[in-house]
Amino acid sequence: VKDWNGIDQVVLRAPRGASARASLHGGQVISWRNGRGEELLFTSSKAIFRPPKAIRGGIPLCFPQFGNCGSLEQHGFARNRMWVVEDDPPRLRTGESTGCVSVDLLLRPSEEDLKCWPHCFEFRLRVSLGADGDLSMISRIRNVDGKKFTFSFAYHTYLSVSDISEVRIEGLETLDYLDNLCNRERFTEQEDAITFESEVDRVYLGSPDVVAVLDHGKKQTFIIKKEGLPDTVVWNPWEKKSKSIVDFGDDEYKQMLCVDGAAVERPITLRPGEEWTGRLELSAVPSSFCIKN
Ligand code: TA6
Repeated sequence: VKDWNGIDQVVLRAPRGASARASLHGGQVISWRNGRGEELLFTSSKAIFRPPKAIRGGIPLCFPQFGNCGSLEQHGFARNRMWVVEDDPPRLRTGESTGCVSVDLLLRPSEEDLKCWPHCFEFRLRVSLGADGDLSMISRIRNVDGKKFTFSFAYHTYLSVSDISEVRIEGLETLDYLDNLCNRERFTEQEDAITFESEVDRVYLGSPDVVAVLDHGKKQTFIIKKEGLPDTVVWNPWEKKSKSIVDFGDDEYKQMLCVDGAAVERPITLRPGEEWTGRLELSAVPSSFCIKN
């Protein structure tokens, strides 16, 4: 389908008539709805739709650099580029066996990109929606250059939540984390679950392949499964920081939480011909629990 700027937007609809769906704008998932048509990802009401610039929300891809710990623009250039829908004409792959519908996209560096990051790569992204509404993303990054290169990566995932004060993350307890609010100093998580009372901007290191985000208000839990992504970024800007971000609505920090499958602490090095794979699977399941006070 063509979107607001005549840009190809791909809409995945769950097979066999279920009403789950996911929408992509280039390589960015910008919407993921469950079987009841409820939106599960956050998108700012002040999002700036100026393709190919990434919009504030959904799941922008941070590559070849996470954050601003390098010479490139914040989070690298991949999220601000036009991706090619590999199936031409675009056709959606319905895997009968797995009951999922998927689309493949491809990004190669432009001449501009090569000026600031002189490494030839092929980044193939497959986004799939399962019959059960689960969303999965597989990134395959291949070094097609003559020399090795190193990159960091994150699926910058903006989850929609009822109210940040009703949300708890389980699975990151006892881990070390780098705290972006304290010059990336290293700390150890002391709590038995992460709850939110102020700005949080951390990279949890060596996190498990499954992290749960429990939303008491929605009686729902996000299950985040990941492979090849040893770190988990947790970010909520809170009120003051979100007011300083032009494409963030004033009180919207209450309705969002970034929990990103990432490879940050130990960037990935690929020799010529080598390929890295990073997998993310998101599901949203009903759950009833109380927030431990
Ligand atoms: O989530 C970690 C982080 O690096 C935060 O420090 C904050 O900058 C956030 O990403 C958003 O970055 P963006 O470039 O999307 O505004």
